[in-house]
Amino acid sequence: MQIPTLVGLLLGSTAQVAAQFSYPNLPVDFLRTSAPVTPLPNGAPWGPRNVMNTNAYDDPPKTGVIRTYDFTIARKNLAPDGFTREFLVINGQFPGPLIEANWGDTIQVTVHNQLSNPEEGTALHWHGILQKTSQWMDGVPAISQCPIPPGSTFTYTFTADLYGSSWYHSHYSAQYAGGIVGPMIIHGPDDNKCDIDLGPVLITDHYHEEYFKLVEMVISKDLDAIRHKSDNNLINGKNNFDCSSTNRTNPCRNNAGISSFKFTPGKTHKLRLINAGAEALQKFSIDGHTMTVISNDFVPLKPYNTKVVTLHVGQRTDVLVHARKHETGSFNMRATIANCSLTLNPNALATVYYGRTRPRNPPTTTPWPEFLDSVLNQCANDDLSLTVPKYPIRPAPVPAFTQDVAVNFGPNATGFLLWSLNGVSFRANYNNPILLLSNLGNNSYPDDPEWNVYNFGSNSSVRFVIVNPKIAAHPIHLHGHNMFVLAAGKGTWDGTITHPNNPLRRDVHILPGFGYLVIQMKSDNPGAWPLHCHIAWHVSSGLYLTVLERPDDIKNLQVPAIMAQTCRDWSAYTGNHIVEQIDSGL
Ligand SMILES: *[C@@H]1O[C@H](CO)[C@@H](O)[C@H](O)[C@H]1NC(C)=O
Ligand SMILES: *[C@@H]1O[C@H](CO)[C@@H](O)[C@H](O)[C@H]1NC(C)=O
Ligand SMILES: *[C@@H]1O[C@H](CO)[C@@H](O)[C@H](O)[C@H]1NC(C)=O
Ligand SMILES: *[C@@H]1O[C@H](CO)[C@@H](O)[C@H](O)[C@H]1NC(C)=O
Ligand SMILES: *[C@@H]1O[C@H](CO)[C@@H](O)[C@H](O)[C@H]1NC(C)=O
Ligand SMILES: [Cu+2]
Repeated sequence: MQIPTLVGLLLGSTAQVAAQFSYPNLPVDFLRTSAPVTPLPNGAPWGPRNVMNTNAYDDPPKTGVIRTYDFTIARKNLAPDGFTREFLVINGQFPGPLIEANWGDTIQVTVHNQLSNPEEGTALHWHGILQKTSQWMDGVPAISQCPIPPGSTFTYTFTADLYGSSWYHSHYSAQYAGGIVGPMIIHGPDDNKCDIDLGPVLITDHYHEEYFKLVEMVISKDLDAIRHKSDNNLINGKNNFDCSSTNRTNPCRNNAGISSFKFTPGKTHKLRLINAGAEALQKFSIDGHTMTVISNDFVPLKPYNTKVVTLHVGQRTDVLVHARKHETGSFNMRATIANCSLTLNPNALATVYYGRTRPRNPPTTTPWPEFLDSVLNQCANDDLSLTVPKYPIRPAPVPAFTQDVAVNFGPNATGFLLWSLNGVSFRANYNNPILLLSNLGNNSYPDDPEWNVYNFGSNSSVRFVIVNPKIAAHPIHLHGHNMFVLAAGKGTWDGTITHPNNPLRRDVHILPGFGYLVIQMKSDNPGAWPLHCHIAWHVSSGLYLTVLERPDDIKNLQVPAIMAQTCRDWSAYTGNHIVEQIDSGL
């Protein structure tokens, strides 16, 4: 137990603290290469705030502590499952370094774009962060900034304004499917009893093609190319692969190895499950163990027990697992790609072990029947009646405005099979970020309908009724907010709201196939906020719109000069380099 560090208590001062790492026992190589270790205060630099007495959206603490990180993005060959391919990596590693902070700290990440052969722009998004005092730091090219040109550096600075488990990723084309992803943990109040925090469990579907080739397949007239399958599935960047199952000539090594997690008998362990993949809906389970769900995304929940957790792309779930009392064996941890996603090898395994050292042989345990059933049959999140936020908030019963949104898929005028929202397949213009145009007073682009911007003016709340006439389920993500999830299901919405006085809040929720999703936001964050499907291939082919929230207030935001400078730099770069934007750009 550490004493809350003084730096955390020096409110008002700006203590500079090196990035740090409080999971020394994590049996995961990628975290060992993280930043130097200085202890995070186990106490509460967020003061008397706790889960139940604080509306986190209105009143984040200010600790005065800055957590600094330095990221260099470049290309590198890696073989996480034994099969070698080119990655886009941060500081030479995949997954990227762990970002860790306390609630109310300032996170500062300096990004060096060293992408070459070919060169590409980039930009990093901090998933789930509200950015209420730094809307321009959301990291979405064409929306909140111009891309960081090759050879350039850009520093992101933002408040750790919510707490829990999340991740960060490139939002430039489908670059994150090429490897630019990493976990982000913000320590905050938690009234659950937990003995051991085992840190992030990053789950990623994995492709043996380089990401740009995949985008070329996705932006196509050929449905078979669009429905390209992932080759494998990884837990914390690891899994085995049978090299004889591919005819590709890349170097390939069998038995690359899997992740492992040490359980201490009788203790309660926290696992922070994060789906940081490109396409796959994931199912998570541990043989012989029941889990207690304690939060979804950045929202603490009333605890409930389950044997299987469903995570679509972008979603996070924190679970507590009570270790068995007199156990010395080992058990399979499973992340399996659900039947509604596209893959050749759905099963990622890791080992949970109780002995002093990890066992030489893999566990022989069998999955829960509920897990196998869920893999085959449930392409939706848990029922909304189960997922109830601890801190209750009642959304406006009658929203100021309701926007209907119809998802669709079909050929454009030249036969490319694209996704669309209300008939528009989104396409970004990297040179004209919507937020920065709005800050200059320009909210209309009559020549560019494919920018798909919805200006909601000063409406105090907006409800979205999203309907899906196709079989595919979509993880719908809204930036800048935790959306109220009022209803989700198959067929047509009958107007019923689950827990109208305290509906689920989170930042990604599954829109089921042949179904609907009804979400609502409170307009408490003037900005330009992406609302999109988090499947990398779907946003690449247009399943995207921008929520323009309170433009009259955007005009008054004090946007730092570096944002305009980055656009001048991007403009200069594109003046003498061709940018190959074959997809929507995001
Ligand atoms: C290699 O595998 C791909 C896909 O599995 C298949 O389409 C192709 O025909 C195979 N090529 C050879 C030479 O076997
Ligand atoms: C899902 O599972 C069912 C039942 O096993 C099977 O018939 C169906 O083809 C599967 N669907 C996909 C997309 O794999
Ligand atoms: C159809 O989509 C493709 C891919 O985005 C694009 O290159 C093409 O210009 C589009 N066609 C029309 C007529 O907009
Ligand atoms: C606003 O920006 C768009 C895109 O650059 C441009 O086409 C339009 O003319 C601008 N409107 C005004 C009033 O400047
Ligand atoms: C609310 O949003 C709608 C749709 O964009 C817009 O037409 C209306 O003017 C907005 N109302 C206010 C008060 O801004
Ligand atoms: Cu989608």
